[in-house]
Amino acid sequence: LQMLNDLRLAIEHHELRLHYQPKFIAPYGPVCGFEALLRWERNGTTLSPDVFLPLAEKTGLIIPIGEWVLNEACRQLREWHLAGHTNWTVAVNLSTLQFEQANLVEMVIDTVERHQIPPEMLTLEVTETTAMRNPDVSVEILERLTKYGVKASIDDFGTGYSSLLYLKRLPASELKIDGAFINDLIAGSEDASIVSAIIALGQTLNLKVVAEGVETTQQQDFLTQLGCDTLQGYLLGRPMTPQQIAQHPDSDW
Ligand code: G
Ligand code: G
Ligand code: MN
Ligand code: NA
Repeated sequence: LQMLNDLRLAIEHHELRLHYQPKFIAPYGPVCGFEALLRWERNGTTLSPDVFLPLAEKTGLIIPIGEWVLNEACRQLREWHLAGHTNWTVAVNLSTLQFEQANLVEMVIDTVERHQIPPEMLTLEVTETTAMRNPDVSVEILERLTKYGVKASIDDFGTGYSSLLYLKRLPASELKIDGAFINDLIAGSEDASIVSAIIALGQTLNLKVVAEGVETTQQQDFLTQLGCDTLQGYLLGRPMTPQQIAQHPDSDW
């Protein structure tokens, strides 16, 4: 498979990039941080992770790629902090294989120490499905990470099968409502009831609730009314390069 051969070389050929999508404190900002989203610049085309991450996950290449992502995101965060954006955070997505790799906790701590960033400014996003595969193990891994100070976010929430008993025990600080529930969100819809239930659940468990995939001002207003803490989506900001972020006209966003 040509793609696999190319992917093996993508790191040393410097073809991987991180784009960053801003997250905003509801309702109208400011920016509180960014989610790092991986891109592969392959022969002049930019590939999205949906195209190559399944292969990376199947072959184990996600392990070195994931280490590159974490290192690069922490390096970038350090740069932003030195530039004066000391309240910005960065969130990194972890795949199932990465989350279950034996030395994840040590690797994360090493990376944070190497870049001298405050651990609480790094969030690790783990999908609900990944977190619930082996809940006892997930609780233990997240306990070690959060004891060190790193934050955890339960991503794509609502698409997996959460045990509420384990959700209660998971030392996460954030729930991200899956974008699928936000797409057709209008007052009175079934999705509105679901979203409102997720927000109530998050509040009960003392978790910040993030809505992703916010594309309209109606969604923004409605999510704010429902008590959502943080908003992310094309309406407010697309994934962008660090250069685009540095050139953003609104200095404190
Ligand atoms: O931007 P978007 O098309 O970039 O991302 C598609 C999917 O890939 C999302 O589910 C997102 O969580 C995932 N993703 C993006 N970047 C990374 C990454 O660095 N690591 C992992 N494991 N998943 C990522
Ligand atoms: O699974 P995860 O939440 O990590 O992935 C985020 C994915 O959602 C990325 O592919 C990102 O590019 C995409 N995304 C971010 N904002 C929006 C949005 O407003 N609408 C849609 N359709 N996708 C979005
Ligand atoms: Mn995510
Ligand atoms: Na998500």
